[in-house]
Amino acid sequence: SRYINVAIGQLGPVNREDSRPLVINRMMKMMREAKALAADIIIYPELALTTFFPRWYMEKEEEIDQWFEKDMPGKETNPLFSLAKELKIGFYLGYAEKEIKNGVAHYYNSAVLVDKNADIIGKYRKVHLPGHSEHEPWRRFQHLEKRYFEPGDRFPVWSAFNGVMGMALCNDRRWPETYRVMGLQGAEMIFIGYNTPVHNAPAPQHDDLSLFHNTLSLQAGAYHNGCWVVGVAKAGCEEGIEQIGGSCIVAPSGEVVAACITKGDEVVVAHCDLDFCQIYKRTTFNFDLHRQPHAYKEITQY
Ligand code: ING
Repeated sequence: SRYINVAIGQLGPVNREDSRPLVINRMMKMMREAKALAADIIIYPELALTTFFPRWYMEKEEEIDQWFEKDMPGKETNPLFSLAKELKIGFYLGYAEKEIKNGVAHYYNSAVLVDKNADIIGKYRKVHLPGHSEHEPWRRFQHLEKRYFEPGDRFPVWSAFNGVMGMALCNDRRWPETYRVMGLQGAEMIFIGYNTPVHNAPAPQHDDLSLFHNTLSLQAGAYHNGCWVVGVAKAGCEEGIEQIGGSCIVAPSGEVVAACITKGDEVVVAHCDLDFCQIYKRTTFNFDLHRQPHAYKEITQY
């Protein structure tokens, strides 16, 4: 057995006016709680440090820029990294990343995986950006991820926490390719933070299924790739917009082994055996034995 104690670090609403230090303090309180429950790692949501700002149409550069982290860790996130080092606990953190490359600013919806020494093991940039890029006033609220972020172009995995770990973000969890690309690299546990409004403007008839589609996506990804999947929400009514909770930890069997029961800040821990992946990866989902890539060419064609 290779056990890893995983803590869900579900966040309730973060309001537009909430400062980074205010949110970081909530996260530090949860980190202490997770450590008290013997967690090896705590998983925070997508864009955890701020309100889900893509819900608004913004044009001014400085109005958009305020939502992004220029450094990771930076002045305001350092206390979280220091506490992690002190407590010897790792974490996954979703945040808005600004990178200056050759004098040009680039903006990503990112996540970092941090080990028990508070060293950054890896960074992931969201590949599947949902929503739209121009103002669409017909919507109750905007979903402008295609406006504010550039997409990532890969799904890396990393050897860490005595296993093979992967990362994804929110809408990525709805696409089977996300899990399969990491599954083909041997992923044994995939962390996915999300901000998901109950109301989906293009298809309001799906609103009542928003929690079902969340769990279905996480369970399918886990089972189809014989790996653990951890989904963590920023939940609750944020700036008047209801976002789903549904944070949970799914085993390679597809079974939900732990779940939050509130839509606020909530820590839930599961004792996960990474070796449990093997009974699926060696049998039903033995990729080398059973997959037929020559028959799948449509998947990678544009
Ligand atoms: N949010 C939503 C998500 O994929 C969405 C967007 C909701 C798309 C419902 C389709 C249906 O969970 C983010 N941030 O990706």
